[in-house]
Amino acid sequence: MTMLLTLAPTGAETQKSVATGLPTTVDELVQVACRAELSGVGMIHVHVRDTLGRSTMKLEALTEAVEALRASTNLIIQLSTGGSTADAFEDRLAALDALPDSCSLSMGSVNFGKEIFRNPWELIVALHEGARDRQIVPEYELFDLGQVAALHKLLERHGLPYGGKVHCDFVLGVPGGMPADTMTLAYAVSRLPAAVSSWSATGVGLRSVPIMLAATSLGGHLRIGMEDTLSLARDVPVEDNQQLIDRALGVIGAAGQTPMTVSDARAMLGIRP
Ligand code: KMH
Ligand code: ZN
Repeated sequence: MTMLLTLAPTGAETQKSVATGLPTTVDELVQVACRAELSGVGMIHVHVRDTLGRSTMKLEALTEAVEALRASTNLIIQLSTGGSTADAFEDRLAALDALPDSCSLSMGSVNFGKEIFRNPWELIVALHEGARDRQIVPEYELFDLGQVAALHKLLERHGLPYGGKVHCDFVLGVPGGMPADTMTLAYAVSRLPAAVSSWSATGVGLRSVPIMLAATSLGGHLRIGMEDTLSLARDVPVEDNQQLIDRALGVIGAAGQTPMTVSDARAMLGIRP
């Protein structure tokens, strides 16, 4: 079997002063993406930063990043519609106008450390329908078990996304969300709607490898990268995204798996040609 590797290289929260290998400019993002593609990554989950390194949802900046990545790589480009906890709903919705291949779509509100990541139902529906109108394939982000129930409701009431496939990603171990352990992931997988055709998982921080092992054994795919993981072990900081890619390749290789090609990933997710 092959596994889709999604790289989330930047995120919205970490400052470059804390992690110098974090790609925060478009050039850095493209450089990381090109190397990742050669290593077997199939999709890139993109957050964009402004010239001061802060999270931005300005449409011009998002479009520039999507176009630069498209010009230099064949990766599936997934733009974050989550942004940071401070981003306005209308800006998060407008991000769809940057026309990525895929977008993240968080399925409910969750405490996010000391912040609250707000995702009211009306926003979820607007993103679901807005993505479908633009032929963008959402990746439904699940931070908690209640959000699995919300995914059932969304698909029942508002139909399938563009392409007819349903891909979701479990993010386990956010302080405020579901814990990053095997039993929680296995239970959450068992409760997915029947329409879900593929799923990936990511364990935050030091729970990255345990969740990688659990997802591999449960038939899922993986999301890795410095958005979620900044330490390789206690007091061992991640230097760059490539370290996390290489580590994931080692883990899945030990389990007899290989990375999924980009064209297979496009077919699996129902990405527009
Ligand atoms: N930065 C988090 C508050 C997403 O990209 O869609 C939200 C997040 C999810 O990263
Ligand atoms: Zn994100």
